[in-house]
Amino acid sequence: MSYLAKVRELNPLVHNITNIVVANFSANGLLALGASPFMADAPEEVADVAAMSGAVVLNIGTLNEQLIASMVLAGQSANTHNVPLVLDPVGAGATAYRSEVTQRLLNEMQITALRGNVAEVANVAGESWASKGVDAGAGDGDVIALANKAALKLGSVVIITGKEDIITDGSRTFIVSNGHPVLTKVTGTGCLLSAVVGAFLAVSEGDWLEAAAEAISFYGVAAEIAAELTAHKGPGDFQIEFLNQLAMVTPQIYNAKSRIELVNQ
Ligand code: ATP
Ligand code: TZP
Ligand code: MG
Ligand code: MG
Repeated sequence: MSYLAKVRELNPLVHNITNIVVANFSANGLLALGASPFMADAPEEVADVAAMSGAVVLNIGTLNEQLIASMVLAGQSANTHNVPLVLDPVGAGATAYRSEVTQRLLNEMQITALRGNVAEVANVAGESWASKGVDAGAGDGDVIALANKAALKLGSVVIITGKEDIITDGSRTFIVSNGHPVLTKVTGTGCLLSAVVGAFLAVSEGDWLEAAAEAISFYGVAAEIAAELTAHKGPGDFQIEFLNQLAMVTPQIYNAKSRIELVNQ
């Protein structure tokens, strides 16, 4: 069975501590996919929510100290209860505070997967890459080498997204070429993707790398179809149709359109 079919069958609970920009979009995207979103960030309850969830997704997009304290509690609870844990280090490298908080989180917990743009992952790997706020800037480094370095450093799956997406555990690496440029015109498409990765990890029984690759490719397929259906419109119509397609792309459609390549090391 595909992980997509399993998400729809098992309807995993996905605990999100995320930013104020994308909370609604992320919850709606997870629901459309077939997962069950739970947005909870009070320090009094996050450990309990993480313990009962199928995955925990932490996102530092609009961070503050209370939120970070909640993320530490949720992340450590996820580790204690063997719940897969995703980190989206939004804007790591853009400010010293975001870089420092990202390191603090990584020191306090073992994450299962890191998902970010190339500048964010470069920062985690100890490299530098141009960024513009929460967006990656142009650069010409070796993105696969960067992803591998981060994966080996963290002992996690690392996902770098962009025109092409790299998914690696430091040993095996996939490149996904699904997706559409209009995704860059809707805020939160990276953040929702991190939550979608959480939903796929929740049903993967430890096959983190394969599940993450399928999540990334599935998301790109949904975007391609939505872009085609709204080609004569703008990002607003695309955003709505994209939510529709997260619900409507079946495993059969996914299999026909998925473009995942295994890279030889
Ligand atoms: P950034 O802030 O740099 O945009 P992000 O956190 O929003 O980063 P993205 O890298 O934009 O994350 O990834 C979100 C989704 O958009 C992924 O599915 C990715 O494949 C897709 N994507 C991003 N850029 C392109 C592009 N130029 N062409 C096709 N798909 C893209
Ligand atoms: N500002 C702080 S968080 C955020 C913005 C615009 C959302 C970023 O979302 P994404 O998915 O990285 O585009
Ligand atoms: Mg983007
Ligand atoms: Mg992002």
